Amino acid sequence: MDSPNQPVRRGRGTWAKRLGVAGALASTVLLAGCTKEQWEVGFLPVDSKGATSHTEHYIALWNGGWIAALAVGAVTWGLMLWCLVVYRRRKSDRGLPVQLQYNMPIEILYTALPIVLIMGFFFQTVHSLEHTIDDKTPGQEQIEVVGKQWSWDFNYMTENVHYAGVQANLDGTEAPGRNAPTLYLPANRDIDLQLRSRDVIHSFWVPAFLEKRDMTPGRTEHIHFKPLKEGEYVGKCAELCGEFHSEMLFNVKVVSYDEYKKYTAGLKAEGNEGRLGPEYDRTDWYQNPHEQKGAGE
Ligand SMILES: [Cu+2]
Repeated sequence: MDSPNQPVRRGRGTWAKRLGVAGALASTVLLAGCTKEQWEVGFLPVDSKGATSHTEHYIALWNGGWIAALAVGAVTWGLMLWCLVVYRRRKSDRGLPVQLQYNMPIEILYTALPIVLIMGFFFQTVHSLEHTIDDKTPGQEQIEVVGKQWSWDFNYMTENVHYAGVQANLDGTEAPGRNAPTLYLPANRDIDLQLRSRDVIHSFWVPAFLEKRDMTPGRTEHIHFKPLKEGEYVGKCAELCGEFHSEMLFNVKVVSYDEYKKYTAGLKAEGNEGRLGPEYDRTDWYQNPHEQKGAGE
């Protein structure tokens, strides 16, 4: 409603500027809540940085993927905005604009760029897999982790000792995993983690290690890796495995090799010698009938 007493209507430029300032302020406030560490790991768990010999590869693939996707997004959004502004309909325009198709440079660009991107993703993924899931470094320590409803047994095979885990009890307190079983891992040693299940499908997951592996009855899965950073981590079963799945928690302590030897010697002193083997499996119904006897394991 224009009236002589009202100020002159602001031009569009002013509104655009205000919108820009508001947007910049909002994103500054939002981004200020994030730390440098969070950015470095692409908002994966912060303690994953340098945690194992695999995490840097996962983080690189994850961040690289996002950077490539955002670069494509920025170019696409930029081109769209540019077209909207430059080729907008003006008052003097009449009829349809000039129709353009089979523009060779654009067609070639839109074919070549995706090929380059997909090849880039492909080789980066293969490279990451070679250093993580396909890592076959023989373990200096063989450690068997056995999932069972609803806890974990840890067999330190190289040291010939074991630890029998008891289910955690969630009582609503702040530190639910405090009394959960703890898996000790020696830092800077190659580890062959052997994952088995005694009953149903469980899943071994330490979020900070950026790795998760299903534990299927009748099969042994391996993770060959090297913990690099001493510290405490939390882990849990990541496969819905029954009534108390949520209490199937464990802790991981990455300690120096000396401390690891001391811990396993302590288990021996307590009489926890040997391995809690398949004789404690609840059933062998799940044995893969296609697997030949004696083969595999
Ligand atoms: Cu489970």
